[in-house]
Amino acid sequence: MAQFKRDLNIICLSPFTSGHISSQNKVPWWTQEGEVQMVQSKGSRGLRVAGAEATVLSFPASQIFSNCDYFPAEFSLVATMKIPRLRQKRNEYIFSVVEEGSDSLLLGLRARVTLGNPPPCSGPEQGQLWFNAQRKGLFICDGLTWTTLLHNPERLDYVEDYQDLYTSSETFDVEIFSVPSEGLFMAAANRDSRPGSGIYRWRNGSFQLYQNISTQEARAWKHFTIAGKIFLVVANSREAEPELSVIYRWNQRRQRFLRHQTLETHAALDWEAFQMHNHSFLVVANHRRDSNHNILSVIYRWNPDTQLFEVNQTVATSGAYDWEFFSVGPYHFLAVANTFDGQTTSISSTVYVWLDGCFQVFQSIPTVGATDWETFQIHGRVFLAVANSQKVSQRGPSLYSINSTVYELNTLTQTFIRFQDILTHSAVDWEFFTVGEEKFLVVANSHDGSSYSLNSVVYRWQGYEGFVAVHSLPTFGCRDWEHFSTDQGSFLVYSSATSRLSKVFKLRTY
Ligand SMILES: [Ca+2]
Ligand SMILES: [Ca+2]
Ligand SMILES: [Ca+2]
Repeated sequence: MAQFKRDLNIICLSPFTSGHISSQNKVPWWTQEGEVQMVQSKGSRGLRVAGAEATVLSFPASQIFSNCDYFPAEFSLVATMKIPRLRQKRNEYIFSVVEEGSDSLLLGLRARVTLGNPPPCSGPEQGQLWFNAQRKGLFICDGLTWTTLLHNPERLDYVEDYQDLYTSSETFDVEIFSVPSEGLFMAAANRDSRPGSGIYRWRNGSFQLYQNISTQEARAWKHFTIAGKIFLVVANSREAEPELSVIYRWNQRRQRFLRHQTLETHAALDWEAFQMHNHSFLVVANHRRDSNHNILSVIYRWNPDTQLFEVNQTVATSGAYDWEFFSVGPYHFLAVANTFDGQTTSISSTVYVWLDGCFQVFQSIPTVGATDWETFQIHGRVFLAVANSQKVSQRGPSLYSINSTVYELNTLTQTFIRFQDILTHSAVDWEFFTVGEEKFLVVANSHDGSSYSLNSVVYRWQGYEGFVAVHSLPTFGCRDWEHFSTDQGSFLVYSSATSRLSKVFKLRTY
């Protein structure tokens, strides 16, 4: 536009013209007294253009670009249009620049309006705008598809029963992952060794059994990739000699997971996989050896020469139940959930930070039978939520209805500080997920001292108020929650440690 002189007319806020601009329907707003009123609506002030006739607000460019001789190459005008009724299937100019005098169009911003149905978008439509009046979204055609410029983000409406997944035995953990070119998979950690644990594949909108892998009281699966190769590691918890957990690798030719490496573990309950400084690591949560809970958990590092994991560091843990890896800027952290030291569940769980080539204690946090750490970030704030499962009492029965706690990293004091306590019932898992721009936590409530039939609760982030309960989901022996998305939408799945029924829920949005 830079070559144009300033003697142009800018026409904006012209929602009632239909592509044709003429001198008759231009209303210079500063001259049309009575036609334009200053109005206030719900706290915002604006100009109301009166009259049912096609109306245009127009003014010479020289009035706003008063300090430049030429029409600027880049400029922005901020305007809010409020139209009481929007006619469907219109093709409207909402902004145009015309040559003063001749009225010939130099620049026009025009949007098609439909109630949901996308207009054609191919070569000829490239650069055209489309306003979807139903979803209140503004799209631009890139020559192939409509891409979003502005849209009303999806919001969670309700959670709906979607699939009953009957597993071969009780399921302690599910792990969702995708195999490129093959699609979405779910590994279930099942109690029985025959037929073992189920690997499911998402086909035609539901999970279907794909492969059985013999496991020994499997408690957790973790998937990871190294140099494009896909791996699964299982935590086998059965105390038989030798106690081995197994790493499997996806074989593209046989379309199956095949055994890759075995590692000695002790009542293993969890594996975490992570990458740091171009190295791949695994860490196992060794829960117990015989009756001793105060044992070593082990961090392994991948050796690219041997294509095997090797011991890198050992860490003293007390009834370790879960590991969680996370990074904050250049710093890498590992958090362990310590459940029990042989005496009590009121012990410390530890956050480690990677310094000088090994993990060192960053902070010890008091927990009560900790079973899970979940980390997440909201608007740059770093949170860590612990699931507290039970308070063992010297006298009387254990307490299951206790607080679980969300901590926030205070970057000034460099410590995690209690942010919010949430009452849970033998919590064994937290899962963080987002829908559109909304952020949620769902807890696995497993037991209240008498029943395994409990509501697990979805909490929504409410900013200043923290997390607020918004949905209750009936669960039975809930052990693990996972969130996943497919072409069909977004879902939650939970596994049951007390029944053979796991369930998939669909997240309905509006
Ligand atoms: Ca899981
Ligand atoms: Ca974990
Ligand atoms: Ca979790």
